[in-house]
Order: sequence, then C-alpha cells, then structure tokens
Amino acid sequence: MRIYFCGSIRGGRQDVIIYQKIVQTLKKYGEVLTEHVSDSNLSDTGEDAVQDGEKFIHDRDVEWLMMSDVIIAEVTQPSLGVGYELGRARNMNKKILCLFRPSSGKSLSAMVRGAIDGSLFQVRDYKEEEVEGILDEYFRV
Ligand code: 6IA
Repeated sequence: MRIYFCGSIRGGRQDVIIYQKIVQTLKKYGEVLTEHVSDSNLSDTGEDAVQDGEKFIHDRDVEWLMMSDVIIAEVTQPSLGVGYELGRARNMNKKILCLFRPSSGKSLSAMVRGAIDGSLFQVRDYKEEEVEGILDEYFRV
C-alpha cells in the first residue's frame, strides 16, 4: 500500500507534531511517500528553492500522487499546496481521507467539505487524541 500524506508547509507549520503522529500511524499500513511533510526541521521558509527546484518538487509530488493508493490529508491549517493536491487526486479518482480539527476554531473550505461523495472522498472531524483510532478504523475496512 502506498500512502500519500498531505500537510501544510508554506501554509504554516504549527501542526507539525500532529503530522508526525499521523505519519507514524500510517507507517503501520504502508509506505508513506511524503514523510518529509512531517519533518520538524522543514520550515515554511526553508532554503529558498529556485524555480527549477520548485518544478522538481511539483512534478515529483504529482507523480507520487499518481502512484499512491490512498491520500491522507490533514487540512486544519489551510494550505494552497494541500488544496491543489486534493484537487489533482480527486481528478485521478483516488481514495481520499481529509482530517480536520474543529477545535482549531477554523472553518474548513467548502471546496474540501463540499467534495464529500459518500465513498472515495471523505472528511472526518476529529480531536487530536482520536487520530490514531480514526486511521486504524479507516485502514481496517
Ligand atoms: O502550499 P504548501 O507549501 O503548504 O503545500 C504543502 C503540500 O505541498 C504538502 O502536502 C506537500 O506534499 C507539497 N509540498 C509543498 N512544498 C514541498 C516541498 N518543499 N517538498 C515536498 N513537498 C512539498 C518545499 C520546501 C520549501 C519550504 C523550502
């Protein structure tokens, strides 16, 4: 099983600890292609990637999306990159689970919540301490 994890990078890194918890759990179920998203050394500014570097990142990430069996996205911290990945993945008819924490006080984009289709595209509202159980349940069915 190949798993693509999406989380905010330039959108802001405040949830990186939760991304780590998610990636550790996902590793029980398959190969996580995008473990770097949960790397606490990766900052939202980082080494300023040159244009070619950014094209490389984009093209490699889209290729990984194509190769993946399932997409798990933590969508609480809004991120253009995560939104873009979800749109591309939806168009590829991938199985997608978005995880959102209402306790953040934020409101999830209608373009994500409104994409729920009762099968491939799912959104789960959760509390931080529930995340492992939700993933275990998702991968067991
Ligand atoms: O717009 P964002 O940066 O928040 O987008 C985050 C999403 O896009 C993640 O789910 C990643 O899969 C993807 N992504 C964005 N930037 C990168 C990246 N390097 N490397 C890999 N995937 C990325 C950016 C480095 C830079 C901060 C120095």
